[in-house]
Amino acid sequence: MIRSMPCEPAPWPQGAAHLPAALDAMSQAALLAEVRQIIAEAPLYRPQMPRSGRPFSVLMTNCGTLGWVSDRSGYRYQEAHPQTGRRWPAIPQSLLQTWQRLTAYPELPEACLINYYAAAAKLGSHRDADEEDVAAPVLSISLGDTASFHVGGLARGDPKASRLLHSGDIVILGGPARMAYHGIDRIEPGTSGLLAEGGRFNLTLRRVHRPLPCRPAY
Ligand SMILES: O=C(O)CCC(=O)C(=O)O
Ligand SMILES: [Mn+2]
Repeated sequence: MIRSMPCEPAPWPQGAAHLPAALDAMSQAALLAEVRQIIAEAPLYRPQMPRSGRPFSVLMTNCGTLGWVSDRSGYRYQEAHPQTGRRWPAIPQSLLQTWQRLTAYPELPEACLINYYAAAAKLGSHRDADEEDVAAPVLSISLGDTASFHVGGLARGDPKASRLLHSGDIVILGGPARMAYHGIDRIEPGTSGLLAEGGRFNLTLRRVHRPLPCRPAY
Protein backbone atom coordinates (compact mmCIF):
# COMPACT_ATOMS: atom_id res chain seq x y z
CA MET A 1 0.00 0.00 0.00
CA ILE A 2 1.36 3.42 -0.92
CA ARG A 3 0.74 5.99 1.76
CA SER A 4 1.00 9.63 0.88
CA MET A 5 3.41 11.62 3.05
CA PRO A 6 2.36 15.05 4.24
CA CYS A 7 4.41 17.70 2.41
CA GLU A 8 3.30 20.68 4.48
CA PRO A 9 3.35 20.87 8.27
CA ALA A 10 -0.10 20.96 9.87
CA PRO A 11 -1.39 24.55 9.92
CA TRP A 12 -1.14 26.51 13.15
CA PRO A 13 -3.85 28.85 14.41
CA GLN A 14 -3.86 32.42 13.17
CA GLY A 15 -1.38 34.47 15.20
CA ALA A 16 1.05 31.56 15.72
CA ALA A 17 4.22 31.81 13.62
CA HIS A 18 7.15 29.43 13.22
CA LEU A 19 10.27 31.11 11.80
CA PRO A 20 12.70 28.30 10.93
CA ALA A 21 16.43 29.17 11.06
CA ALA A 22 15.72 32.73 12.23
CA LEU A 23 19.17 32.79 13.90
CA ASP A 24 22.22 31.64 11.92
CA ALA A 25 24.96 29.48 13.48
CA MET A 26 27.05 32.50 14.56
CA SER A 27 24.11 34.23 16.23
CA GLN A 28 23.17 30.99 18.02
CA ALA A 29 26.72 30.58 19.37
CA ALA A 30 26.80 34.22 20.50
CA LEU A 31 23.41 33.89 22.20
CA LEU A 32 24.47 30.65 23.88
CA ALA A 33 27.53 32.44 25.33
CA GLU A 34 25.17 35.08 26.77
CA VAL A 35 22.92 32.37 28.21
CA ARG A 36 25.94 30.77 29.90
CA GLN A 37 26.83 34.14 31.49
CA ILE A 38 23.27 34.57 32.76
CA ILE A 39 23.32 31.06 34.26
CA ALA A 40 26.64 31.81 35.98
CA GLU A 41 24.89 34.70 37.79
CA ALA A 42 21.42 33.16 38.10
CA PRO A 43 21.83 29.36 38.23
CA LEU A 44 19.34 26.97 36.66
CA TYR A 45 17.09 25.46 39.32
CA ARG A 46 14.25 22.93 39.32
CA PRO A 47 10.84 24.59 39.85
CA GLN A 48 7.96 22.83 41.59
CA MET A 49 4.32 22.48 40.64
CA PRO A 50 1.87 24.62 42.61
CA ARG A 51 0.31 22.81 45.61
CA SER A 52 1.78 19.31 45.00
CA GLY A 53 5.39 20.50 44.95
CA ARG A 54 6.07 17.93 42.19
CA PRO A 55 9.35 18.82 40.47
CA PHE A 56 9.36 20.03 36.86
CA SER A 57 11.41 17.94 34.43
CA VAL A 58 12.63 21.25 32.95
CA LEU A 59 15.24 23.40 34.72
CA MET A 60 14.67 27.16 34.67
CA THR A 61 16.18 30.56 35.28
CA ASN A 62 15.39 34.07 34.01
CA CYS A 63 16.82 37.37 32.93
CA GLY A 64 14.98 40.69 32.89
CA THR A 65 13.44 42.96 35.50
CA LEU A 66 10.95 40.17 36.22
CA GLY A 67 11.30 36.41 36.15
CA TRP A 68 8.64 33.70 36.03
CA VAL A 69 8.75 31.22 38.90
CA SER A 70 6.66 28.30 40.13
CA ASP A 71 6.61 26.71 43.57
CA ARG A 72 4.09 25.22 46.01
CA SER A 73 2.41 28.61 46.44
CA GLY A 74 1.78 29.10 42.72
CA TYR A 75 3.00 30.67 39.48
CA ARG A 76 4.13 34.30 39.54
CA TYR A 77 6.61 36.90 38.37
CA GLN A 78 9.20 38.17 40.82
CA GLU A 79 12.24 40.43 40.74
CA ALA A 80 14.72 38.03 42.33
CA HIS A 81 16.02 34.48 41.88
CA PRO A 82 14.22 32.18 44.36
CA GLN A 83 17.44 30.53 45.54
CA THR A 84 20.10 33.27 45.47
CA GLY A 85 17.73 36.13 46.35
CA ARG A 86 19.59 38.28 43.80
CA ARG A 87 17.92 40.28 41.04
CA TRP A 88 17.82 38.57 37.65
CA PRO A 89 20.54 39.63 35.19
CA ALA A 90 19.52 42.02 32.40
CA ILE A 91 18.08 40.77 29.11
CA PRO A 92 20.94 40.84 26.53
CA GLN A 93 20.71 43.62 23.93
CA SER A 94 20.71 41.05 21.11
CA LEU A 95 17.44 39.59 22.44
CA LEU A 96 15.84 43.03 22.79
CA GLN A 97 16.81 43.73 19.18
CA THR A 98 15.31 40.40 18.05
CA TRP A 99 12.07 41.35 19.82
CA GLN A 100 12.01 44.77 18.16
CA ARG A 101 12.81 43.29 14.74
CA LEU A 102 10.16 40.57 14.83
CA THR A 103 7.27 41.99 16.85
CA ALA A 104 5.53 45.23 16.08
CA TYR A 105 5.04 45.77 19.81
CA PRO A 106 5.99 49.26 21.03
CA GLU A 107 7.26 48.15 24.48
CA LEU A 108 10.23 45.97 25.36
CA PRO A 109 9.82 42.61 27.11
CA GLU A 110 10.34 42.63 30.88
CA ALA A 111 10.95 38.91 31.33
CA CYS A 112 12.98 36.25 29.57
CA LEU A 113 12.37 32.76 30.91
CA ILE A 114 15.23 30.34 30.15
CA ASN A 115 14.25 26.66 30.12
CA TYR A 116 16.77 23.83 29.91
CA TYR A 117 15.53 20.47 28.62
CA ALA A 118 17.75 17.43 29.22
CA ALA A 119 16.99 14.36 27.07
CA ALA A 120 13.89 13.23 28.97
CA ALA A 121 12.41 16.63 29.83
CA LYS A 122 9.06 17.88 28.50
CA LEU A 123 6.62 20.69 29.20
CA GLY A 124 2.93 19.85 29.45
CA SER A 125 0.28 21.70 27.49
CA HIS A 126 -0.34 25.11 29.07
CA ARG A 127 -1.13 28.75 28.31
CA ASP A 128 1.17 31.65 29.16
CA ALA A 129 -1.44 33.32 31.34
CA ASP A 130 0.42 35.10 34.16
CA GLU A 131 0.97 38.32 32.21
CA GLU A 132 -1.28 41.35 32.56
CA ASP A 133 -0.40 42.50 29.03
CA VAL A 134 -1.78 39.91 26.64
CA ALA A 135 -1.76 42.39 23.74
CA ALA A 136 1.99 41.74 23.54
CA PRO A 137 3.06 38.55 21.78
CA VAL A 138 5.29 35.88 23.32
CA LEU A 139 8.49 35.22 21.37
CA SER A 140 10.60 32.13 21.97
CA ILE A 141 13.97 31.00 20.64
CA SER A 142 15.28 27.42 20.45
CA LEU A 143 18.96 26.56 20.99
CA GLY A 144 20.32 23.01 20.85
CA ASP A 145 18.52 19.71 20.32
CA THR A 146 15.38 19.52 18.20
CA ALA A 147 12.06 19.53 20.08
CA SER A 148 8.52 18.55 19.15
CA PHE A 149 6.30 21.55 19.96
CA HIS A 150 2.51 21.58 19.75
CA VAL A 151 0.05 24.45 19.48
CA GLY A 152 -3.67 23.99 20.05
CA GLY A 153 -6.53 26.40 20.54
CA LEU A 154 -7.91 28.45 23.39
CA ALA A 155 -9.43 25.40 25.10
CA ARG A 156 -7.32 22.54 26.40
CA GLY A 157 -9.23 19.95 24.36
CA ASP A 158 -8.90 21.74 20.99
CA PRO A 159 -7.00 19.92 18.22
CA LYS A 160 -3.23 20.39 18.33
CA ALA A 161 -0.69 20.68 15.51
CA SER A 162 2.95 19.77 16.14
CA ARG A 163 6.14 21.04 14.51
CA LEU A 164 9.77 20.18 15.06
CA LEU A 165 11.70 23.17 16.41
CA HIS A 166 15.38 23.19 15.47
CA SER A 167 18.20 25.21 16.93
CA GLY A 168 17.86 28.83 15.79
CA ASP A 169 14.10 28.62 15.17
CA ILE A 170 11.78 31.26 16.62
CA VAL A 171 8.11 30.86 17.54
CA ILE A 172 5.76 33.79 18.08
CA LEU A 173 2.34 33.43 19.71
CA GLY A 174 0.41 36.64 19.26
CA GLY A 175 -3.02 38.05 18.39
CA PRO A 176 -5.68 35.33 18.48
CA ALA A 177 -3.01 32.69 19.35
CA ARG A 178 -1.55 34.63 22.30
CA MET A 179 -3.52 32.50 24.77
CA ALA A 180 -3.35 29.22 22.80
CA TYR A 181 -2.36 26.02 24.59
CA HIS A 182 1.13 24.83 23.69
CA GLY A 183 3.86 22.55 25.03
CA ILE A 184 6.93 20.43 24.37
CA ASP A 185 6.19 16.72 23.87
CA ARG A 186 9.76 15.46 23.49
CA ILE A 187 13.35 16.34 22.80
CA GLU A 188 15.35 14.48 20.15
CA PRO A 189 18.69 13.92 21.92
CA GLY A 190 21.88 14.25 19.88
CA THR A 191 20.31 16.27 17.04
CA SER A 192 22.43 19.39 17.60
CA GLY A 193 26.10 19.91 18.42
CA LEU A 194 25.52 23.44 19.80
CA LEU A 195 25.42 22.47 23.49
CA ALA A 196 28.45 20.42 24.60
CA GLU A 197 26.31 18.82 27.32
CA GLY A 198 23.42 18.06 24.90
CA GLY A 199 19.81 19.07 25.45
CA ARG A 200 17.97 22.24 24.58
CA PHE A 201 17.57 25.80 25.83
CA ASN A 202 14.44 27.76 25.11
CA LEU A 203 14.30 31.49 25.77
CA THR A 204 10.83 33.03 26.08
CA LEU A 205 10.51 36.81 25.94
CA ARG A 206 7.37 38.23 27.54
CA ARG A 207 5.90 41.61 28.36
CA VAL A 208 4.31 41.36 31.82
CA HIS A 209 2.80 44.77 32.65
CA ARG A 210 0.58 46.82 30.41
CA PRO A 211 2.38 49.95 29.14
CA LEU A 212 1.60 53.05 31.21
CA PRO A 213 -0.97 55.30 29.54
CA CYS A 214 0.54 58.47 28.01
CA ARG A 215 0.32 61.39 30.43
CA PRO A 216 -0.56 64.83 29.13
CA ALA A 217 2.49 67.12 29.07
CA TYR A 218 1.63 70.17 31.21
O1 LIG B 1 10.36 25.29 25.17
C1 LIG B 1 9.53 25.83 24.43
O2 LIG B 1 9.66 25.87 23.20
C2 LIG B 1 8.27 26.42 25.02
C3 LIG B 1 8.44 26.94 26.41
C4 LIG B 1 7.17 27.45 27.00
O3 LIG B 1 6.12 27.37 26.43
C5 LIG B 1 7.19 28.11 28.33
O4 LIG B 1 8.23 28.08 29.01
O5 LIG B 1 6.15 28.65 28.73
MN1 LIG C 1 4.56 28.62 27.36
